[in-house]
Order: sequence, then structure tokens, then C-alpha cells
Amino acid sequence: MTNRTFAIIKPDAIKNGNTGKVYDRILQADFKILSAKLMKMTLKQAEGFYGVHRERPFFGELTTFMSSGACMVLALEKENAVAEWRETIGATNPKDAEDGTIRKDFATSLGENAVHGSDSDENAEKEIAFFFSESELISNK
Ligand code: IDP
Ligand code: MG
Repeated sequence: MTNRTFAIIKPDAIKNGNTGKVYDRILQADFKILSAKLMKMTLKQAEGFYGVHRERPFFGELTTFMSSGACMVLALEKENAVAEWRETIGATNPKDAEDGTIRKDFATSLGENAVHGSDSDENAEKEIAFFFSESELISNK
């Protein structure tokens, strides 16, 4: 089990002024921030990042949204990070998200759902590497 996961504070959360609130939830949940950067994805980057969803009907909507404004990408560390972060963010559709989760409190809609979280250790490593070089990740050891 790796102890790293990858997160994005999505453009809706940034536009709605929730960057600091979401960042605080990350710290309150005891994640260490290995690296964080504010960026604006190109459409090509969004298409590459979400490549597994290429055949899905919402692919165009998703990649247009993700490249529509600034987002914050983060590499996070915690024991059992992937599962812990998925629990902290809640279900994909905010209508199904538990009380107290980030998506319940900050998501705009199913598509514009405030945050991203990796779904497996393997994808977490790939996703971190998509946006960060290893030397950008701060070691806590
Ligand atoms: P996840 O982000 O909870 O892992 P995925 O199924 O991997 O959910 O979908 C990736 C992202 O695509 C979601 O977070 C959401 O932004 C968007 N998405 C998923 N399903 C739909 C949909 O039915 N319509 C529009 N956007 C969707
Ligand atoms: Mg996913």
C-alpha cells in the first residue's frame, strides 16, 4: 500500500472562493502536503489526465470544465492515503455524498464536484507523476 494520493481542487471550487476551505479540510484530515501548485490546465492536459474516460459521454464536458479556469493540484501523504482521501471527499455525485464530506459541502453538481481523488495506488502514482517531478515532492522523512 502506498501512502500517497493525488488531489485536485477543481475550477468550480476555486471560482466559488473555496480554495482555502478545501485546503483546510486536507490539513484537518491529517494529510501532509508533499506539493501543491495553482495552474490552469490546457484542454490537451485535461484530455491526457482523464484519458481513461475518453469513451464516456461526459468526456467533452469534463475536459472543457477542467481546463476552464485555475485549479490546484496536490500530492498528499497519509497512511492509507487513497482510501482516506476518497472518504474525505465523498461520493462522485454530491447528492449521494455523506454529511461533512468536501463534495457534500462544496460541490456544484455531478460534473463540477469541487475535488478529484485517485481511485487506486497505481493511479495515484501515475497521477502524481503527471503533474509533479519527484524532486518537487517534499520529503517528510
Ligand atoms: P470520481 O472523480 O469520483 O473518481 P469518476 O467516475 O472517475 O468519479 O469521474 C471523473 C469525473 O468526471 C467526476 O469527478 C466528475 O467531475 C465527472 N463526471 C462523472 N460522471 C459524470 C456525469 O455523468 N456527467 C458529468 N460529469 C461526470
Ligand atoms: Mg475517478
